[in-house]
Amino acid sequence: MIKSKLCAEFNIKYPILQGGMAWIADSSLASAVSNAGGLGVVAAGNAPADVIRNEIRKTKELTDKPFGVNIMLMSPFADEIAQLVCEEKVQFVTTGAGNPGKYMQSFKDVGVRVIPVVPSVALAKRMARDGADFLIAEGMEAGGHIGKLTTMTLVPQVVSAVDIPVIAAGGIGDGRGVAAALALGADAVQVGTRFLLAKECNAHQSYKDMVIKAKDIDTVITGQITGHPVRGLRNKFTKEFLELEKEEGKKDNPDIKMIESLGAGSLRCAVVEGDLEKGSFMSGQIAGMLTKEQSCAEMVEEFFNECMKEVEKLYKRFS
Ligand code: TUI
Repeated sequence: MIKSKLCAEFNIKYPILQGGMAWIADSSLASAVSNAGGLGVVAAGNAPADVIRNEIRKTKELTDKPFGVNIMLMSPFADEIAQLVCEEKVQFVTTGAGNPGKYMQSFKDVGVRVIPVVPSVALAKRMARDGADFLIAEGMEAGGHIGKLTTMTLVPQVVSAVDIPVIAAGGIGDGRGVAAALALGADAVQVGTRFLLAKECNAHQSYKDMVIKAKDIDTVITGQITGHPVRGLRNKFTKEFLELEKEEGKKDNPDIKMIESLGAGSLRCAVVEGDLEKGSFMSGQIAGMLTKEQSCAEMVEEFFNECMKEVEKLYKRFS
């Protein structure tokens, strides 16, 4: 048994939160992670409220354990998703790709716990001051939309800067990663890419195979020029994206809107169609270490058994 504020707050067995992966994190994955003793998350991504209401209701049928909803703040539907989570009284929200400040009070009013992703100390301090319950300090090893700092540098700086518990994310794929995160002062971990390989994850088999085949250096960052960089597995889509980005970057007036539009629909194309050429296979750098599909229960137990063994090994080196 591991002591954690996240476990105490939500009455769960393991201090592990599932990443809010747009298009990927549905009721099947979220309920499986929650049933395994962690905290599952339904990702709203760019979907409208009626789609997510359906996923929330399905998740409630599949688990009696707590689960949350991830709000992608750049979504045109962010306002209605924020309202929806209040109506449905989900236990918590995680937020990404922006500042959830304007929703904070409405979440607090109905008892929805707020767990924003922060890519910097400045936003961490602001969110803590505005009433966040936990923070997710996510390093740029993560997949999808990323900040500038690594997990190794961001987590301890955020932990030192705020009085609320911090969940480490980005690059955590096994028990050694969990042990390292705890050593950096994290209360819990968030895991994305490894849960993509869960048997209960409905992502296209080609997506899972891409992650399994990936080596350590197989992710690239596209969209730096737009201010919304995204990490994903290298393929035809990222190659063409990077070439165009380079060409536009040479111009005095780069067409940022055009570059941004390149990503539209590409994540769905990867997750639903499994289109190896046109799809955007968002993934963290830890993909290089991942070799197989497993159930969420197997993954979660393995994470903490391995972590305990690592900590014991480490402890022995000092005695
Ligand atoms: O949000 C994520 N990961 C995501 S969102 C996503 S969908 C998407 N698709 C195409 C382009 C962009 C997004 C795929 N993956 N992770 C959490 C995260 N949040 N990473 C970085 C941030 C972040 C960045 C800036 C959080 C706050 C922030 O604040 C800026 C501000 O407003 O102060």
